[in-house]
Amino acid sequence: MGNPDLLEDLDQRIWISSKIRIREPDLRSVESFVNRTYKMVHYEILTFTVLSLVLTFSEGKVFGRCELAKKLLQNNVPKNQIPTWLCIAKHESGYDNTKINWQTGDHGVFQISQIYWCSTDNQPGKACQSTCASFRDENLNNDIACVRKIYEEHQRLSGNGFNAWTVYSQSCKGDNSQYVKGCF
Ligand SMILES: [Ca+2]
Repeated sequence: MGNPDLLEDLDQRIWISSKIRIREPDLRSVESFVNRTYKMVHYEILTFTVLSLVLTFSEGKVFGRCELAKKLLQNNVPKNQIPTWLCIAKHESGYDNTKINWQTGDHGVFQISQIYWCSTDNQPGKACQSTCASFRDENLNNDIACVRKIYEEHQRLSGNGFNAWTVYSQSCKGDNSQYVKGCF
């Protein structure tokens, strides 16, 4: 008979060493698991980066003529004004929401000026309480709200709100009905 304490200690050592032996091969699978996870994370980061780039560059949209006409109508623009708005948008941007004129600081489909109407930083500001960047996205609701404000202001000042856009007197004073042909 040995010392029960010593026997217990020996038992414990055997138990611990058996655990270590069992775990040794596991280390390799842990390592391979870590490697696989590392590769997966890398793959996910790469996928995320590619998707972000695709989304960033796919924000650009050239509106269809009738698509734009319908957006104007949905935003309560008087129907008889819509042909002229389309003519202005066509000449200002070609209906492209990403259009920016770096020289004059005009933004979006309606080329809204940053001088009076929108802020160039991240805080919405100036007369339309908007960022200029928000006039270059695909949602035209705030663009249309702003052009209506510009129109009203110029209507008050000059008797014709469309005068705010130089292309109006150059190209859009006549019959613009062809712009909404087949739209409504
Ligand atoms: Ca917008």
